[in-house]
Amino acid sequence: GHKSCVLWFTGLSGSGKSTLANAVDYALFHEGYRSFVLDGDNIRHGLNSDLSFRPSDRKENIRRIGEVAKLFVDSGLIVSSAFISPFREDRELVRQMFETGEFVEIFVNCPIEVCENRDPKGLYKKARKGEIPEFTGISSPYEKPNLPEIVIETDNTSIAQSVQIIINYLKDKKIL
Ligand code: GGZ
Repeated sequence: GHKSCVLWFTGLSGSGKSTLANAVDYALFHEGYRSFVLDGDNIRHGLNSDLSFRPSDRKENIRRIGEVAKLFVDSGLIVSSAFISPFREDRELVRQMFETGEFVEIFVNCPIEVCENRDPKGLYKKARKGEIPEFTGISSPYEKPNLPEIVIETDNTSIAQSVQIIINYLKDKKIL
């Protein structure tokens, strides 16, 4: 058995949140743990398809994701949540929904220049041209975590190394 928890990945678009969340999920599955990924693909397109990217909607997006994560954690899973979650206050509200130690904030720290260079979906290019209003890091703020449990510098850490850092943390905290 293992303890359940939420791995709350936060960072800019293109920082590597979804990639890492999925890689950790895969590693956990291989070690026999039960886990689940919440990301834009299954939340922004479904449950939260009524929400935009204005600050009040981002707040509601994160609140609902927190509630869903809580349900999964209460069902015994390790949840990997991958959303920008740009506002510190909104992340702290989610943290408060969980028991001490159940909320593991992972700051996926990557310079915006690197994210902008990666630009896998061409969104930064569009945002620079003014075609996407309120784009995080360009025309909408990103508030870095003050005291995240884990920081991953994705511009100089491989996916395998990043996964190892997270798994080691979970073992160290006796979650695994
Ligand atoms: C930021 C946006 C925006 C704006 C669309 N700002 O790289 P992606 O495409 O796949 O990830 C981004 C995703 C962000 O959704 P989140 O639910 O994670 O955001 S938040 O936590 O702030 O609610 C990006 C795309 O949606 N996207 N418009 N204006 N990212």
